[in-house]
Amino acid sequence: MKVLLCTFLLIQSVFLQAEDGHNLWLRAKSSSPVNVICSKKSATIDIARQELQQGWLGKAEASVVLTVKPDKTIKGDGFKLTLNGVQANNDLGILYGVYELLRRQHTGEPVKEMICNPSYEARVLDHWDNPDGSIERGYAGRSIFWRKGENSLVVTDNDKILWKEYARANSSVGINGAVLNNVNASPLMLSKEYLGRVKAIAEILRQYGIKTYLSIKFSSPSLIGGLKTSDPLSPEVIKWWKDKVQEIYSMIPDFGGFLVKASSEGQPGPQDYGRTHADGANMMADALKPFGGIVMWRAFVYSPDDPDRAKQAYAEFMPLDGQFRDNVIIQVKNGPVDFQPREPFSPLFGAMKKTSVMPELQITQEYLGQSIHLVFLGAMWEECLKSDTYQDGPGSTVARCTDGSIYAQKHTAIAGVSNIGLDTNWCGHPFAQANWYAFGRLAWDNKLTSEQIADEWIKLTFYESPSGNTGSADFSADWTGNFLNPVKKMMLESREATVNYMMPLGLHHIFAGDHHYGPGPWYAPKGLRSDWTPPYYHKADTIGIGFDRTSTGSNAVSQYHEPLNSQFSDLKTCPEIYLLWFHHLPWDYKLQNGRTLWDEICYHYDTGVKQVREFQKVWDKVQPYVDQERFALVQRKLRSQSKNAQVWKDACLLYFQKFSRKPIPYELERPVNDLNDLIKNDMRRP
Ligand code: GCW
Repeated sequence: MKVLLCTFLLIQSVFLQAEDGHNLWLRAKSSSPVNVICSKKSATIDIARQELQQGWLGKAEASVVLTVKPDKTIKGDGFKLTLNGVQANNDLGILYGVYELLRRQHTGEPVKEMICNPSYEARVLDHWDNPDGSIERGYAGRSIFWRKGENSLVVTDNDKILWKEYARANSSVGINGAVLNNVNASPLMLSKEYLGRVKAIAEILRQYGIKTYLSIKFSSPSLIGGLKTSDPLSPEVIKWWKDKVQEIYSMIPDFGGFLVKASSEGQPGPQDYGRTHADGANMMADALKPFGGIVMWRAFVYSPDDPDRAKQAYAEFMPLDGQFRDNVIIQVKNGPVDFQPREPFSPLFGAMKKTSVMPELQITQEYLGQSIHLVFLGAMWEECLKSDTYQDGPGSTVARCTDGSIYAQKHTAIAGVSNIGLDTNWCGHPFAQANWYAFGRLAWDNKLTSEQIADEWIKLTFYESPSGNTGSADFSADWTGNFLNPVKKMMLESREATVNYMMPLGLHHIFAGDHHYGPGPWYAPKGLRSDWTPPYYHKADTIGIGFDRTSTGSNAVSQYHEPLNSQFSDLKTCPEIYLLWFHHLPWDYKLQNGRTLWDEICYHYDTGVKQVREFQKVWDKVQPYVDQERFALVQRKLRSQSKNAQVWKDACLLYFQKFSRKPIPYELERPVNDLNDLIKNDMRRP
């Protein structure tokens, strides 16, 4: 009987619709007829109408009324769901309302009267795409916007189809902005030729409510403008930017503004001319102001000579608080170092009280297994957004410090570094799509839980509604119990698993080389900046391990508002997840569970490996519920992830053991790799 059932289930999975993943969470579903009533006509309203006709799962022949009518309780492009339709202040609000309505039908959530307002005004994807089509830290193929070669700027029908699909996916989760090029920006992007293509992209994105933005190179006036300087206070430079901005707006009237990486990692910036970040940002803000544009100015700065990289953004930007124009937003990475698997929140959140600040998250998994490891980042972002900064008393979470709830910000925004490329499934890993989805959902509503987001995403991405099904989606107990729940559990555990096998207990930045994929706690080639080498961060020696950021060390703790400063400083209260971020501790330091630090490190690495092995089981077991194509791809990637987790564990434990000189607890699985081989091979992406 059991054999029969298994055979049946396996056959069933073969017959599940082939799925290459291109349709993301917007897979065509059977729908029932619906009457859409709307007195307004526009490209965006037409899309809303079409989406309803394509995806309606409510009562057949029901009427849905779309009403554009000002309402003070609705903010910006928010909307009101009513029992018979959607009301909004503008067309985009209608479209978002329609997506919400359909999402509720497709995920089995009740459709009820409610107002939905976005947490942030600008919800932006940052693409680190270069003009030649390569993508910095991109792991899912080349750029969808740029390519190299002859005719690279000619806009083809295929380009337009892809940009439209991209826009639709973004809009369906509330993303309303896209920075089209890398923050390590090429000045080319501001040339007439490239702006022509930006205009063509903007025309497609606009219908879906997405504004285009560009990253700019600070020295553009000298590089392409023929000026002798790019000093932000020089009148000719000011004029150059004014003219350039005017030119852009004459082509793209709803252009969003600039994203700027300046005086950072070798990029030119105001400091090259003895000016401050505020001087640079304000000059651009003034040029953009008449057109309603904004400047997203990054706070990702650190210099090679400082003993603690984690302190520098705060040290450099805090003295400038209050000096920025109201259309400048300081873009701050979630953690003080650099998108590590786990960091405490950046102390700049909530601290800059007279300046708009926006979080920058990284959707592309530069430091979290790229497009090979299954890691659901919703959990990580939720942790950051819900962190209490205490800057305006208890409850001053990162979310509330950046969304305008606490400080009067003229503009609010959040950005995510995109993980998409030309791969058929956009993101390389089918589960990496969940991170794009999660970013959009959190940008819209920063109070959502990662649990809810994962639940929605799985239903939208994997559920096959029986054909002819009408009415709201109805998930069987079988599907829920045997697919949804185990897969959701796996997703929700996946980030902690990665922390366990890569960098537990507050360890950070122990990657080999610049690829940021495999382990390299030993990695320190002669002549390389020490802050680009792992020993700078883990500081392992025969006494212990960890970065002392208390008052006896770099005192980075002092950048956190009380009670955090004391809490992080005191070993009795410092959360164990941040232990080695803030403290250098002896190998035999006793943790709360009675284990020594060394043993605990071993246990974490071992647990991480076991967790991924468990994910493999979970996935193999859900085979009957997934189409062959996605099943096989995820299965293959999980195998690589398992092998990689083992390498991480072996590399870190065997290397740190040279300092701890203690045995790996005997009840744990032994390493299977040889440290010398690992060092020689310097693990890169398989
Ligand atoms: O995380 C680091 C990356 C760089 C990136 C930089 C940044 C775009 O390794 O590739 O450059 O951060 O955020 O500017």
